[in-house]
Amino acid sequence: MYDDKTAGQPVRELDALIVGAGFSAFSLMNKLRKQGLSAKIFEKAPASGGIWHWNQYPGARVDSDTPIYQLFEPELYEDFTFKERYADSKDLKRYFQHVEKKWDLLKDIEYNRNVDAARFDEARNKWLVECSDGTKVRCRWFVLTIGFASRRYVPKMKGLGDFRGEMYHTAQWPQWGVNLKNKRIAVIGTGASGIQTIQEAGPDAKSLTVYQRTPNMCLPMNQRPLDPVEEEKKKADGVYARAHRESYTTFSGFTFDFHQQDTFDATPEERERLYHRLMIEEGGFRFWFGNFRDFLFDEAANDEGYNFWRKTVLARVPDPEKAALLAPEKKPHPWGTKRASLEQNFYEVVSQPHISIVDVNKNGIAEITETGIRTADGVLREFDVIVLATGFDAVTGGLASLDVRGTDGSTIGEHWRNGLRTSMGISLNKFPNLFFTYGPQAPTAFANGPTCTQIQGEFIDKAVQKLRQEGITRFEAKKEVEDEWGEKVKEKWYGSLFPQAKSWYQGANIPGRRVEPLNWVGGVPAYIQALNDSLENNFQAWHTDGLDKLTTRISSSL
Ligand code: N01
Repeated sequence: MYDDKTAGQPVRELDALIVGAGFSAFSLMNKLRKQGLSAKIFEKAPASGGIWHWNQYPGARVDSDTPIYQLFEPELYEDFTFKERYADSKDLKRYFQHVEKKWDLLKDIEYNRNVDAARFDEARNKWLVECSDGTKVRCRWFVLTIGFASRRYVPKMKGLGDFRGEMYHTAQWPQWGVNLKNKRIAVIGTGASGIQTIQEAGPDAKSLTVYQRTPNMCLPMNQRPLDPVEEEKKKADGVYARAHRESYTTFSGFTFDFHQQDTFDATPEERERLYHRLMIEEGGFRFWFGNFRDFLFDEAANDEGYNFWRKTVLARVPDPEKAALLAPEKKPHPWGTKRASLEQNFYEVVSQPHISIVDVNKNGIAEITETGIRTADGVLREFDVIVLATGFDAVTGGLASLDVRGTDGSTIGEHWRNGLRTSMGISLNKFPNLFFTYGPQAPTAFANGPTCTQIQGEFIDKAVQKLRQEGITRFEAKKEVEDEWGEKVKEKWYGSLFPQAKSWYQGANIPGRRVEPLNWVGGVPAYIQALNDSLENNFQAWHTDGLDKLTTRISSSL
């Protein structure tokens, strides 16, 4: 392996190989092509969309609204309009097909191509990449755009393989769908995937039992269909373009930002008014990232928000037992320190009598049997379908599982054996000429996806362009920059309330995994600044071959 003389297929030469066909890949491919690079996207699925290809569970839709959940090029939105404010997975598939067509991407995407392993060829300063079907590629630039949720998580449960009914993980839902009507359904997990599945499948189910460990502090989505005429007018009036520009200037890459006042500097009436406007009138994540600026950083401020949120939920759930499980008096963690989901009628659906909630903290899952789920109290509930909405080994899991080895022979997972380290959430020491997007130590989980990935794509494009102009063939993140960036990531994280939740944001959802901050919570503008500073100052964060002037240490201006 990794030898031109190896028997089998010949090694193909490319300038750039991009792995995974989602937003990041599409946006980057368009840019690299404009530079004149020969580039391909290898995708293990039979279609594009990344997470939107796999996430076909009932009710799957995005929690970012139009117009920011798309690529920002006007040529793409001039003749495409989403059907709803928050697009569902089918409409997102339609969108990916539109972009494929518009940019003539299909000729450069190879589906069912699973990148299996890669080694850096020191003599050529190129990556040699091998796919599980034997395809071999040599490329100068190797970009992993596999997203933060490419490795699903199934908890160890006794008897998991014994169930005779149907069992699906939400992230591996059959593309042809599953008929859930009049079925007895169990849903384990109440993250975004669980909430949407319950909301969608609940009304038509014979019965639905929710196995809840932590209540999801859901927010109203305020979903509505989009009027195509109105949207065209918005495009013509520059509303889309303004929203896209704005998303680069806000903490979370949305079109709104924290309210520039502390919670207790407002009167109780003012607080109530702001909460109401953000949550009820405007909806979406505004209550999360448009709230008082101390909301996610100060315990008492957070309590105020929690109490308001709880009041709204209690008003919608008449059954006191269910209400106590869904919106407990004592909050399990500060509001917003775990991912809030957007709901349309979730609280009304779970209030229906054929839907029940089992609190697995008090009454854990003892075993899965041939016919259902037995809890610690000995009760066996029988089901036709069990839905595992149990999430992902998120942010790091996908990258860490690849057999991509750096110059010291370590995989990415091994590179992180003593703690997560990256240079600005985009590259790694000992992995020259390799970039990744929408992964660890970047705004990832706290940013609108397309905003984050386009910012990173722009950086990669500019970096590659500059390196090529200067004839530089090797580009490697400095170890000390990984150290510094890691410290900055920690400083931001531990200055917030986020560490208090047992969340996937810090790997706490995977038993035995080291708990550490996986995301940059310093905001999108500071992240852009960090990348730009390095780019504009001759790649302060990276070593490059041959040019001594490019090896200044990173500035402290982040
Ligand atoms: O996964 P999750 P997800 N016994 O990890 C529970 C994005 N996304 O697929 O909270 C019982 O959030 C676990 O319990 P707890 C989005 O960023 C977006 O829902 O750890 N329960 C939790 O309730 C999202 O945040 C969209 O106590 C167990 C659930 O399983 C991210 O992907 C849609 C358990 C897992 O929730 C992940 O979302 C879908 C056990 N042993 C996904 N183990 C939209 O934009 C785990 N759980 C709409």
